[in-house]
Amino acid sequence: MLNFYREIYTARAENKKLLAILIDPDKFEETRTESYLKSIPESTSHIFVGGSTVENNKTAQTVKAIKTETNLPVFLFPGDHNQISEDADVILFLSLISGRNPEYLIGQQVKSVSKLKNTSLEIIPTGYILIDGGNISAVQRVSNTEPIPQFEIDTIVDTALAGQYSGQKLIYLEAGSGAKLPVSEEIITAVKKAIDIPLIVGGGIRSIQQQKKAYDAGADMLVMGTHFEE
Ligand code: 1GP
Repeated sequence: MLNFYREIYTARAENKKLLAILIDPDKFEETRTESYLKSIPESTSHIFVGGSTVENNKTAQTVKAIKTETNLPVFLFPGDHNQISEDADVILFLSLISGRNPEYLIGQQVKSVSKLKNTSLEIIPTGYILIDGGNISAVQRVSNTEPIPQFEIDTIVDTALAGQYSGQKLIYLEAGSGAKLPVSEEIITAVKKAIDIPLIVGGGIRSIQQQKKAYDAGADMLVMGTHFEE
């Protein structure tokens, strides 16, 4: 099993909760890397880097700056195939399985192969499920796909399981960056019960109480971004 994946898988087995802080390169000033890293929680286990629309090279510059200031593992969470940097540790190889746009199911993935063929990045296949967070998310806009409504719990569970059966190693339930409503506890619990792979949840989580609810519902890893940009 791959190293960084094994760590997440083991944490899940041991019920050790993980916290990823998401950095959007478009909103990040490299000169402030040190103070930014001091401002994030001590419990942070991972740094994610990515965004829906990022200028060329900005991801690589951001990853480099972060890598010089921390030993935390840096995961690429790319919105498109241009956001690949060899300085990171891992790439979440995302398929937007809630959507029906072939470009985000396989198109971007094929376009990334020339960069990934000889990569030293660990590649983790990740089933990415967009759920309605009460506002129009950047993922929805850019991917031109519909989120799954929060009340369609069976569809969400079936989508997660279809992801697992297709060989995804992680399932990521995403309400969208800046979501008004995070993914509900009911959804998290239902998906957690159904799948045998680690579960990531993100979008609209701002407080310790929301974090605790999502962990207690069954999330193995939470992703928080906007809260630490503010
Ligand atoms: C977005 O899930 C992440 O992709 C984080 O969302 O910015 O709302 O914390 P927030």
